[in-house]
Amino acid sequence: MDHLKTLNFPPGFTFGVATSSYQIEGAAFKDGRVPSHWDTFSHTPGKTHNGDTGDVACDHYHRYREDIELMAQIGVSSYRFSFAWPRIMTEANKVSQKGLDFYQRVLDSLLEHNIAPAATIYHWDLPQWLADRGGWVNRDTVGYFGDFAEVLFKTFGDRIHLWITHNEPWCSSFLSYGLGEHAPGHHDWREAVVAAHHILLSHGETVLRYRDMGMKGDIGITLNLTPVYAKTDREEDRETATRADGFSNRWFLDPILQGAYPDDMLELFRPYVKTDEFIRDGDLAAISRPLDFLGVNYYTRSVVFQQAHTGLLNLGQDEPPMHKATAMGWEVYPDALYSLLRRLHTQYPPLPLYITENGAAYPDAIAPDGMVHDTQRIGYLEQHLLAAQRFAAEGGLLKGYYLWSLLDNFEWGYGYSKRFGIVHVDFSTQKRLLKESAHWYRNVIASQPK
Ligand code: IFM
Repeated sequence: MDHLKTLNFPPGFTFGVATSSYQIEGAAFKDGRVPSHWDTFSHTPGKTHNGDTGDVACDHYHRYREDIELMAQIGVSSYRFSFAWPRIMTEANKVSQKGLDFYQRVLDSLLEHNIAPAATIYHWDLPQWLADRGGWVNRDTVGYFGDFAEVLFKTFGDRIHLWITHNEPWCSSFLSYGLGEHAPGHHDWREAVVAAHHILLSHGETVLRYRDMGMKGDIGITLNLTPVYAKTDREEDRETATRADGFSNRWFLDPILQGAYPDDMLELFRPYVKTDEFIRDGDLAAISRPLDFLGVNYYTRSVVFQQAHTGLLNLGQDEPPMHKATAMGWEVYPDALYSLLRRLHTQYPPLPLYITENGAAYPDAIAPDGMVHDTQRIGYLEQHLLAAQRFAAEGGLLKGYYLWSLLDNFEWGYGYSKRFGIVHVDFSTQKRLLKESAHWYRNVIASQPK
């Protein structure tokens, strides 16, 4: 295979796969798990495609051994998963032993297979008992999150050495409280900005607790970063691109890595909320506590132009041509991954990077020969790995790559209609089948220098 020759990462580079609790576990009512706001949201008519919910998902709660066997077959050296908060903290200060036991079993199995766990503390399944108190809009949630993280550090800290406080705060704040597409489904920019701040604050609080507890491992945060390109060179389009970049990227990067919110965005949000209503002394110092790494989730870029009277940003967005788009309608544009990594390397204080998610949805089906020939996904992955490799070869500090996702799973508002897995899941039988991309990934990993 020709392409394998060109994919050549430094020894010790992590090749992993990623998932998250609500998207795969199922067993939503098992062993004392309490509802999360995603259970509430997905059970509300009209919120997800086809009314799909995570009640059963991939039934990973019962099939985790089989799934870890599959990871071992593929040869990954690490598995990124998330802890379900409502499985572990069933009310304030109440820890569920059964919830902890499930993750101990998962860790036992991973370590037996020599797969290093990489844990995300929060991948969006906020307990409903916290949502009922205002969720991330309520500053008290910061402390509850810290308590939850501390339980995880105490229980699993000797076996997990890579911790991600939050996955994609943009989604858990702006997409959830502002654009209404994710739980809790609100349309309120004041709430969205305040929620984002509290999420970032809870990240800082958790880093502090990790350091204070003397944990031996690395801790960081994962951001979904979407490079923004102006459609034309006209000044108004360039300004629109700067605004969109502030909204999608700088609002999160700047406070975490530089200890300040960007002024242009504070200005943009001012009609909805004033800074002194939600930022207190010391908050930005807390949010910018030194990290061990930054996680980058990259899928696509966006191409924008000015369009008056269109929402918060006055922006129109170019649709990519069909042949360049994934099933999500996202443009396949690997060059932007390379430029994004370069930008992080040059514009922000140097920090080791991980690509914590990258992958693509395509309408996969099982062919008459019993295989899933997902050649488009292989093309996508190969091009993005090449972009990552280029960055690393030029001296960029890139430590690993986690492919999203191991399994076809519950794709939030899209339900089960979008397949991101390199393992096909038949949701009526729960049968797993390695797609051609999984075999390809196995070969890529096996061909790397040891
Ligand atoms: O499925 C999601 C994941 O939960 C977060 N990042 C993007 C993925 C694909 O949309």
